[in-house]
Amino acid sequence: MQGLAWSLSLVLMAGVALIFLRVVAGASQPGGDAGTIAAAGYRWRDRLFWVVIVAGVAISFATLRKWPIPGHAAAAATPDVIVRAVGHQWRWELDRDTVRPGELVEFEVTSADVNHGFAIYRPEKSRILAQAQAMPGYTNKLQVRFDEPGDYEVLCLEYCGLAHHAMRAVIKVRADS
Ligand SMILES: [Cu+2]
Repeated sequence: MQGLAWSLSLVLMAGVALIFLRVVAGASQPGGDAGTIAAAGYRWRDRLFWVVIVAGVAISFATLRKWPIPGHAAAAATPDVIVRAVGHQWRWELDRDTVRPGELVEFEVTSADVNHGFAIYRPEKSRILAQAQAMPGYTNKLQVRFDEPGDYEVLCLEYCGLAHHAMRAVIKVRADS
């Protein structure tokens, strides 16, 4: 099977090389009218290329959101609450699951076995609010300020075995906690 794939690849590569050589050989011949028409076509194609590039960059720039991860200065801030989050196959262990809105929560994220992805989702529309890698032998600090009260779901973002999908916890953000 491997041998067949290899031979087929060689034949196809030779085909591409032949087409390439024909195009290169043809390009050096004078084109006449056809050449002029083709050149005009290429000019439009070039303009369209730049329009697409500029529009793409502008649209991306206008629609990209800021990373939900605080910058270095913010990350150095002293947290109001520290929550230790340990990933296990297949559950999350949090030493507390209730915080207040507005306070700076620092998650100390690690794992007891394999790599997991610690991801906190906003209550609405299941959008990710923050995430950090949960790695055995390391502790990653993740600072999050929950502005709105609600139930924030924690899921695993890295496939870690059979019941990966069952790794679910809830962080309750309550004004009266
Ligand atoms: Cu996991």
